[in-house]
Amino acid sequence: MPSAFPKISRIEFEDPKSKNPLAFKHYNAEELVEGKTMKEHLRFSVTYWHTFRGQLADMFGVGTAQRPWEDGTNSVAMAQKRARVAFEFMEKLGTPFYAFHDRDVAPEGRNLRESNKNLDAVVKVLKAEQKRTGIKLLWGTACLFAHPRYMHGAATSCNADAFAYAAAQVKKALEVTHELGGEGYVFWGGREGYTTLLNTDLKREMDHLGAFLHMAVDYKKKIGFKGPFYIEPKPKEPTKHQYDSDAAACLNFLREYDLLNDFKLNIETNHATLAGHTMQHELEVAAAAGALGSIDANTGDVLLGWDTDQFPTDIYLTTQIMLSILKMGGLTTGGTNFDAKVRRESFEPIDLFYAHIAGMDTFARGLKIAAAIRKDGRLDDFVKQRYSSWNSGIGEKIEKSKVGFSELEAYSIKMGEVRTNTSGRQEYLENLINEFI
Ligand code: XLS
Ligand code: NI
Ligand code: NI
Repeated sequence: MPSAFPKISRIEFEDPKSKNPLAFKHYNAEELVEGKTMKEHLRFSVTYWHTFRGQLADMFGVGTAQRPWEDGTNSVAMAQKRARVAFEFMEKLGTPFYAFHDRDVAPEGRNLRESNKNLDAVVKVLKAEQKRTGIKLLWGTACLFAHPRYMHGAATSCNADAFAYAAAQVKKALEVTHELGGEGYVFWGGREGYTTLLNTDLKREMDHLGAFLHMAVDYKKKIGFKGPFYIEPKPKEPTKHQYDSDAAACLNFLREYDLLNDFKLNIETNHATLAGHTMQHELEVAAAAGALGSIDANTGDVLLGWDTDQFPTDIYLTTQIMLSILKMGGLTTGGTNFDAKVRRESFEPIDLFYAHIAGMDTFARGLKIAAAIRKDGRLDDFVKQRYSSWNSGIGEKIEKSKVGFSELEAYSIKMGEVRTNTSGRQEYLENLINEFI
């Protein structure tokens, strides 16, 4: 097969002073940070749907993307060719992982059997390409939101037949993910929510979602798939309200339906923004529950109220993300998956390289900066000191459950007034972070 990117060779690390736009200035795969290589820390993943299926259309205009390797058909042969193009791209970029939905990689057939057959035909190519390049599948997932059959949702549809079809689709997607040695599997419930409560039995829909996920866990065990399941929170879009709204809502849902042992979270920056949270908030909530599994690395635009899925190029953002990830001990099976698309105006194939290089370099900088902040220690020390009243005396007694309200009343009467409050020093800390950026 002729090269799809004939003018582009492997993207190499040069250095921050390099003027070569097709080189990394900060991402140096083998460089050690806190005892691990950047490659091991960041575990970059390319998303198949944006990078190889995105047409760069929006609600007001058709696609603008120039993709010379496309023949204009949605055939299996085209899907196989596209898979090879994807691997050429990832090989040149040096990303160790990719992620896909079943229907991104292979066309939907006239019925389930044919769809599965199409998928198998493309999986063969993916498997061979994985073997050839050493690039791995970070996670697989099923597209349960694009086809009209899922207009009311999939696991939460009012129509039991749609639930059944979704289950069959996830069954196959799990098998395929397992066959490709996928490190995990994602559930993003694009239409698992509602557009109006007037027609919605919320309790019944949530119960169905819980049952669906239990069936998935059972099936995962049956086929021996060992990778983690991830839920990807998002509050809305396309629905008015998605049940997996944010990290806290997901954790509560998983706890309520006794699924917490089998799921972690895949946190996406733009989804956090839509939920009215920062990415760091979502990461901290997930990590506090021991459930931070993976991240979808992108960014939104605060002036546009939807999931714009832009490439993350804000060093302040990636620094915050890497501070949280390093604090929890790093990613294990998860990765930094670029769930991001180039802008409609960035329509040339080379823009796919520029965008990923930008995202990778920005994360590499965030990693290096976060490690430097940790090494410096002033931020950590400040937080530790701030809570020092809990290390002894009454604080220690409260934490160890040795006192109750009556003892605390007696203590307070004796104390008179709370006198030891210290400054939060927000501005000092913000400036401290800036020292490293
Ligand atoms: C959409 C989601 C989706 C998931 C995978 O907003 O981010 O792309 O990551 O289904
Ligand atoms: Ni995502
Ligand atoms: Ni998204």
